[in-house]
Amino acid sequence: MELTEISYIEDTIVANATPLIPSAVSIVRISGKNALNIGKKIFRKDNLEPRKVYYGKFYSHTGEVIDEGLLIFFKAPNSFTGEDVIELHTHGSVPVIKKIIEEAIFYGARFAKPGEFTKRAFLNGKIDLTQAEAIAQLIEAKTERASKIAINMLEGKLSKQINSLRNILLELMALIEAELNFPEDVESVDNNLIREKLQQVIDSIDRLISTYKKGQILTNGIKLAIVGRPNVGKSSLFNALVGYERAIVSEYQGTTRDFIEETISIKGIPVKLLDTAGLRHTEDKVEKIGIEKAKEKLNEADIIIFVFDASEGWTKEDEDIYEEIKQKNPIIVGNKIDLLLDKNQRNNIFKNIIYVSSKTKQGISSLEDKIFETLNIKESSDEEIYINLRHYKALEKSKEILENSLKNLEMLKDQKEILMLDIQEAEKYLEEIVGQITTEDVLENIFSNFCIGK
Ligand SMILES: Nc1nc2c(ncn2[C@@H]2O[C@H](COP(=O)(O)OP(=O)(O)OP(=O)(O)O)[C@@H](O)[C@H]2O)c(=O)[nH]1
Ligand SMILES: [Mg+2]
Repeated sequence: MELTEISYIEDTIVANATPLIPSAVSIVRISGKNALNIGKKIFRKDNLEPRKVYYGKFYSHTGEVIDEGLLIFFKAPNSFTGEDVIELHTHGSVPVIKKIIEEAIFYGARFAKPGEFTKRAFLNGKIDLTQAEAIAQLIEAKTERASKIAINMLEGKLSKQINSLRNILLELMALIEAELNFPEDVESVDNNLIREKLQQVIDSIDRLISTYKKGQILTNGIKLAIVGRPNVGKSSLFNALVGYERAIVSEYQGTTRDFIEETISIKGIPVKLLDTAGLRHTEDKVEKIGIEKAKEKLNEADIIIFVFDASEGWTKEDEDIYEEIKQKNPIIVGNKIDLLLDKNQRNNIFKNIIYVSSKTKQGISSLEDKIFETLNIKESSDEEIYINLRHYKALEKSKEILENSLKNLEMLKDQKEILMLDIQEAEKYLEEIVGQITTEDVLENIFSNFCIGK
């Protein structure tokens, strides 16, 4: 591993691995050269064998008993960080955890920075960068699906793909290099072969890039704004989707003034629903502000549900609002179908209208299906991986260089050195993703987003 610019860390770190809240059991973790020594002192036991669970008392340096619990010693390199690690399993009492950490610090450890345990695991070659990121992603995951995706990354599925692309480029570089070094003995590399290989890598990069936006949707979710003229039943629909009477509903126009938001899960996707004030011309000062906010939310939203009152039909006011928002491809919902006795009364101005009754809940699950369909996300699979922004940027750069090389291939016929340099640079960007070459800045950025103790 080329990590010359990163100094190996000599000191020993300590932190609570579980949150500082009252609980049944908590874990304090110590990692580094001095970990075993500190463990022995706190536990008052001289002989600790690796991977054994010891039961005993934890002592302060002044000799008082802090708590009793378990100790496990993981000997380097067979630990999460690759260093000597001591785990102390205490009762989940906040003062006890704090005291044990203080004692470890007394014996020479330092309180860990966010993500420092994982950073050490990376620096010691236990995991690569995509796997380190996957740990943070797993901890942050809000849905089962998001956690499964993180596990796929943690298992190295992204690294595997990146490395196989790197190999194609490295093989290509080897061929060109041989030609450059031994022009007499080696046949020149066929341009068709180069073209084919470059295209293959570009296509794979494209596929990975396309996972970025969807990954963002899966992990961070989307914003969905419900808009329409007053009284069509936006708040009622909001409540139907949320599952309880969250927003005020009334027969008066202009009931909703401020927007209301609530996060729900649609097939595992976090959806932040926004109920907004009915859009109309009004002289009411407060309502006007609400309408302004509604317009703001409309622009922020990833998806818009445009509600009209199906029992009244498509009115001039509906048409006016629709004209304003149609470029955002809203899902059109005809509400209050329970008031329509005759199905034929349904308005067929648009092909894609979803008819619902927020009152009887009829059609609500079709609407949820429609929302999910709009996101264009497939059902979850075991191979599912989604890249993050850091990967995305590196892939974009790599792709740009390779596309350029591809374009200049004919021109560069006699200048294989340039081609060689380009491929080398493109490969470096791929290397960056798995973290074979990284600067301290990049690492800082990744690990500072972790919580303490990870
Ligand atoms: N029968 C029937 N009545 C509904 C339905 N949805 C809403 N309503 C009624 O329509 C009226 C307006 O509902 P709201 O949900 O407050 O409408 P809104 O679009 O949020 O209105 P504003 O906040 O004023 O813009 C209320 O009297 C609701 O009970 C429905 O599906 N069926
Ligand atoms: Mg309302």
